[in-house]
This record gives sequence, structure tokens and C-alpha cells, in this order.
Amino acid sequence: MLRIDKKTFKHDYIEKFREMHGKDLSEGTDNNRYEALGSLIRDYVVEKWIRTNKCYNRTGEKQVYYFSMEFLLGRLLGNTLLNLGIRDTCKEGLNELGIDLETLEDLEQDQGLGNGGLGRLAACFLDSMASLNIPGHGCGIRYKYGFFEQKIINGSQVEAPDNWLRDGNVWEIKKPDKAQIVKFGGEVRVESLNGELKFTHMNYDPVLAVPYDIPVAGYENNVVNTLRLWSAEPVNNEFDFSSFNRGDYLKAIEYKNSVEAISQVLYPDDSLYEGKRLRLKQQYFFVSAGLQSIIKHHKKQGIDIRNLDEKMAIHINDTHPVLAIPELMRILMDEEGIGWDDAWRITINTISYTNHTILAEALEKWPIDMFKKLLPRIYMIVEEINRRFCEDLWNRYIGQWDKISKMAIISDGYVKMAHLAVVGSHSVNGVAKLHTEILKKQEMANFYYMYPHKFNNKTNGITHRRWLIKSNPELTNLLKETIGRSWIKHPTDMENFERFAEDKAVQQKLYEIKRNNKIHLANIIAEQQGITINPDSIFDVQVKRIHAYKRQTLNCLRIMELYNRLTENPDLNIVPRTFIFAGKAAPGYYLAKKTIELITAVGDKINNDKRIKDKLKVVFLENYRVSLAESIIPAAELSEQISTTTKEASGTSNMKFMMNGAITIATLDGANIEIRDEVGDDNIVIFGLTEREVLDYYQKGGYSAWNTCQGDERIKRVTNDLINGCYSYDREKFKTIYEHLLTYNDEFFVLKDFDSYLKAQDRVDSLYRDFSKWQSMSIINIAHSGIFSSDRTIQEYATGIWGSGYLYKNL
Ligand code: 26Q
Repeated sequence: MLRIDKKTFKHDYIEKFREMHGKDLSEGTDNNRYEALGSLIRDYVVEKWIRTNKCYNRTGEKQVYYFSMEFLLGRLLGNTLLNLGIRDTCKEGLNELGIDLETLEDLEQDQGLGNGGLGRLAACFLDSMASLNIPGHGCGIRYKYGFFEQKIINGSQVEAPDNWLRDGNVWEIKKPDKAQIVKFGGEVRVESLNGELKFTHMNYDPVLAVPYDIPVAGYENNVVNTLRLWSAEPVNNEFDFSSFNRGDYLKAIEYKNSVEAISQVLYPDDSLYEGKRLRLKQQYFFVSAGLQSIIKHHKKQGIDIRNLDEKMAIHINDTHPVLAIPELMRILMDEEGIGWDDAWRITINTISYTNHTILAEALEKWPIDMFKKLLPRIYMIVEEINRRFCEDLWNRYIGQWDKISKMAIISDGYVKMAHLAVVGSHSVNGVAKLHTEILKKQEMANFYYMYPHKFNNKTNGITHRRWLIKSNPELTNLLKETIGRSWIKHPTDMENFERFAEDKAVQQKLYEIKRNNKIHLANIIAEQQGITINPDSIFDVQVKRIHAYKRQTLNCLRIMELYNRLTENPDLNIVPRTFIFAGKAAPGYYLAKKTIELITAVGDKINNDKRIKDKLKVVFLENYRVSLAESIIPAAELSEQISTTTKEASGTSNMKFMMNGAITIATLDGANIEIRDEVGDDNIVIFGLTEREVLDYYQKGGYSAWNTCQGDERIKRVTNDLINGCYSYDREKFKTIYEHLLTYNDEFFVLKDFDSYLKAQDRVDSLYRDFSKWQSMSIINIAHSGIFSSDRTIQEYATGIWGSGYLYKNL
């Protein structure tokens, strides 16, 4: 914990402000004030950072490196203050200076270097590693433009660049002296020297990788770990304008642009995987830079390179950083002179891999030609890994050519990254129990049969520091008042809260807290969208990336059905509801963009229909991001987790909602199953096809969307409403959605689950009418959410995969 008293803080702050802005505090803008505060807090952190690093060097404990293309951190100020244990001091100190801390916190741009779940998971993991005293660091790319900014214009998504660095970034420190060279293209010369092969990479295009370090402070434990993000720059001597003639000058500019393109922008996760050369470049760029710097660091610490696997663990977040496997082999063999077998042992022992999806169309594979040209030496190594692996397969599965070619790393003209990840690592994990079982039984069955010891489950988690303590301070206080503080360091102690499930006073308090959070969100909605919503209606929320498998359409069709019932019978007795949606569609994903248009069109119609007396409101909040999620989730009462069973690997927003007291309506998919197991059937609302039923349809066929529609008047009517002008004068506007559901026999079973979903929603309505029942459900959900803290997840990774952590108790 940082020991700073209010007086010192105020003094430091005033000084910092003057030094930074060359004027007095009273003359500054809020932005000036934010910058000075951020910069001061960074200074505070730096001291602990230096101490932490010295300590790591002194004790030589195993270091964990989490490699990820995405880190979706959101804002850092509030959480850093919280973890340093000085948020209250600063808040009071600023107050005395006439400054509101929250106003300044709201000025910080989100660091949005991720698409969604996978990137946010990486951010939660960094927070948990630091908080659990684990020497764990992030390695990724410093994209100049993060995930695009979403605007809703005339009901449709429009993308704008996310220029998050425009006003600078107080949290990063550029480290030019730690820059690395990454080599692309060219060719490899192979020579035989004293009977050994020597590989020399020639005529390559060099790129300078420059690191920017961001401190990751643990919760009240003095640990500060590092997130290192790499930025691509031209190598200096290649870009000396004065020595170029005109032709070379243009070439030099081209070179500069092509280099800078590497860390220019984050790729959006598209519905269909496309092998874009620039993305492959990004992947090798950060993996190579990261590994080079890690190995140099360890050598400087005097460790024997042959024991590298005892001193570091490298985790790869999905296959995106899988080139870490051949790159580590390259460094060990070509630069350190180690033979293949030893290099392979070190590599396998070092690398572990998490799979985040079973959607076959999302699996990464690269055309051989592209791969070979861009990364000639890495390709040779992958070829050799593949050759040895296939030799193994030939010995095991004599004559089974089909199986061998299915499992090969290189086949059908492609390099298959998931296969490389399984073969080149010692651990492969899924992100929820069901997901891991499906990997073992279906998607990776062949690999599981061969390497059963590699496969394991690590159910995802979320950091309760950001998603409860920081974002829901009133609920945090209620927990402290009722069960004390132990849950903050031991989140499963939240179970003690269950004792209050039937306590009327606590129920009432919980209700009031939720209502305050709802009013706060209602104000944001009024300000942003100009829509007035009723804080006494049920806040029914689905916020996540827009994707067919997540089935926002199911939710939307059900709203349309309810609306039909209400227009026929305006006195229909339902609890008023506000449906809240938010989420981004990949720019090239037509159906997802149409889904947004449908939601906004349904909203326009319903919100302006006087007949239904404000019983329903539909809101689509623009530009979903971490900071917006922090306002939405504490206000939610119903959490929509309605993906087609088997498709959502885990989900993590489901855990955030639960921790904030929302009741979940869900299919038995991903981590929803584990949430159900925790709270019991009475405290969650489950509907829909089971895993078995879904897999049977996929394997044996037999689903007819058309017949399902014909057999249900409600479905007939709502699907017809998509094309009869009900929600748009342009009858073609939602035709794609209609066709996807009916003509193409929707592979996500929206219509099949419709009836069961409606019944589940009716159960929600009647549960909500019973005040005491609803509050007690909410309490039970909160009480059982501790297991979904990413602290639990990280503890499992550390002991089960990385073999790290338990030292550094007393920094
Ligand atoms: C791939 C190729 C080209 C461009 C983009 C991509 C790409 C980028 C991001 C592919 C996938 C992603 C992200 C996937 C993701 O977020 N998956 C989610 O991971 C969460 C954390 O484990 C799970 O909870 C979710 O269920 C899963 O969907």
C-alpha cells in the first residue's frame, strides 16, 4: 500500500500541475487536471515498479509472459488509484481543491486495444497476476488506432477511427534503448560448417520494434508488473533523407509507410476468417520482438539458456501469437547454437496455449506461399516441426492417410495455426468446462487422443476489483457492512452474503442500490440518446459483440412478439421493461449490421407508440466499450446470455452481471452452465436446446426452420413483420435476416428456441413481481460470484500450467 497522506498528495499535485502546464491549478482546464493527476500517479507507481523489478531480478523467480494480440484495458486512472489504496485519499484531497475525481476519471480515453472477450480477459488476467504477487507480464502491440468507434446514424452503424493517442497517454513509458530488430522477407542461405548446418537470413527488410511499457499495479501489495506494447518504426539508417536521390527518396517513404502500417490498427474480428498478410506481419512482429527482449533479459540475469524453461513461461492467447513456437526455436538454434532436440524440449516446456473458439470458420490458417515469402526462416522451422510430427503420425497410424493429412500442421496449401499450437506446447486449455469437453470430444479429438495430458480446463474469470469494487461502490459498501472485507482478497468469501438472502432490510438496501444505478444509467441514456426510460421498469440487457451465434435476433423477435400482444391488448398485465442493447458489428459483417438496424428500427417504432403506454422501451447504446460497460452492468437486472448452445466458448459478461446482482436468462452454453451449478436452478432462468440436441441436429440434420415457423402463429407473424413494411417502408431492408432465418435454415436455431425463450421470459416477469423472491435471488447470485473472480482463474493457471507464483509476499 502506498502511504501518502492527504496533505502530501495535495502538495505533490499542485506542484505537478505547475511543472506540467506552466500555470497555476486555478487556471487549468479539466483536461489539464486529468493529465497532471495521471502523471503524478504514474510517478507514484514508478517507485514500486522499480522495486518490483529489482526484486524479480534478485530472487530469479520464474517469470510469466502473457502474449496477446489484444489487451482491452479500458481506463487506468481509477483502478490504479484503487489498487494503490489511495483512491479515497486522492478523492478527498481533490475535493478540498474544488476538483471532482470522477469528473477527471471520465475524461480518460478508453484504451480499447481489443475486440471483446479475449482482449478483456487478457486485461483482467494482468490485474489478477499483479494482485496475486505473480511475476506476470503482458506482451502485445501498441496499435495507433484501437477498435473502431461506433456511431449510430439513421439507425445504422458507422465506423470512425479510434484515435486514442491523440492527446497523449500518461500511462506509457517509451523505452528506445530496449528496441529490437524484426526481419521480414529476404532469403535464407544454408551452409554446412563442420558438419553442422548454418542458416543466415539475408536481404531482409528490417523493422525496428520499440517498446512502450505500462505499469500494472497489484491490489495493495506493492507489486507493479509490466505490460509491454510494441510499436513499429523504420530502422534509422535506412531512412536518412539526405543520402537518397529522388528515386530512393520515394522508396524511403514507401518503406517508412509500410513499416508504420504494422502497428497502425487493430483488426476487427470478422465473421469469416481471412488470411490478411498485414495481420501475419503483426503477429510475427510482436512475437519476435517480445521473445528477443525476454531472452536478452534472462541472459543478462546470467541464466543458462538451457534452463530457460525453468525461468520463464510463455502463454499464448489463442493462436494469434503462435509464431512464438518457431521463433523461440529459431532464437535457440540460430542465435544460441542449441541443437533441435534441446531447443524443442525448451520450447514445449515454455509454451502453453488457450483456445477461445470452436467456430471452425474462425480458425487461423495461412497460405503457404504468403507465409514462406514473408517469413522464410520461420517457414523452414515450421516445415521441420511438421515433418517430425507427421513422421510420428505415420508410425502411430500406419496407412491412415486421411487422418494424417487432417492432423498435419501444413496441408491443403495452408499452415494451420491451431495444430502448430497443440503440437508445440505442453498445455492446451479451453475456457469453460463445456468448451473444453467439446474441444476434447469433437474439435480436437484426434489431438486429445494423442496428447491427453496436454488438455485441461481453465474456466474464465473477471477481476472483481474493476467489475465490482470500482464500478459498483454502493454494493461494495453493502458487502462490507454485512460480511466484512475478507472477500476483497478472497472473493469466494462472498458466499457469506448468502446468509442475508431472506433478510428484509438487506433486500431493501440492495433494491435501493440497484435503483440508484438504474437512475445513473437512465441519465446517460437520456443524455446520449434523448430517450426517457422508466427506472421502475425491468432493465433487460444484452451487451456484447453483434454476432449471429449470440442471437441478438432472438431477443429482438421476442420484443416484436411482446409488442404485438400489447398492441392487441394494451391492458396486458406485464411488468414494464426497458430493453438495452449495445455492441459493435465487424465492419464487413453484413448480417450483424442488419441486426443493429433491426434493433434500432424496432426501438423507433415501439418507443413512439402511445398505445402501449410506455410499457416497453428499446434502447441501442452507441459505442460499447469497457467504460460504458462499467455503467451498464451495475444497473442491469436481467442478463441475456442466449447464444446457441455449444457456440459461446465461455462468455465473461455473464459473470460481471451476476456479480452485480442481475438474474441470468440463459441457454446451457459456455460458463452459463457453471453459473447455474453455483446458484442452483431456482436462481437462474434456463431455456433452449441442450448440447445433445444441438449436436444431433448438426450431425444428423432434421431441423427445419420453415416447419417450426409454420407450426407457430407467433413466429409466422414476427418473421412476416420483417418483410411486410412493419418496421421499415423499405420492405427489402430486413429481408436478409428473414432469409437467414428461413430460406437458409438458420444454423443457430433462433426459431427453434423461440417458444422456450418466451416461456422463460414469462417466468422472469412473474419472478420479478415477487419483490422478496427477486431480491433473494439477486443476493444468492452475488454471493456465488466469487468463484468467477479472475483471481481464482489465475491461481489455477499459475499452479496448473505455469508452475509459478507464491513468492514475493513482502516487497
Ligand atoms: C482473427 C483473424 C483476423 C482478424 C481477427 C481475428 C480475431 C480477433 C479476435 C478472432 C477472434 C478474436 C476474439 C475472440 C474472442 O473474443 N473470443 C471470446 O473469448 C472469450 C474469452 O475467453 C470467451 O469468453 C468468449 O466466449 C469468446 O467468444
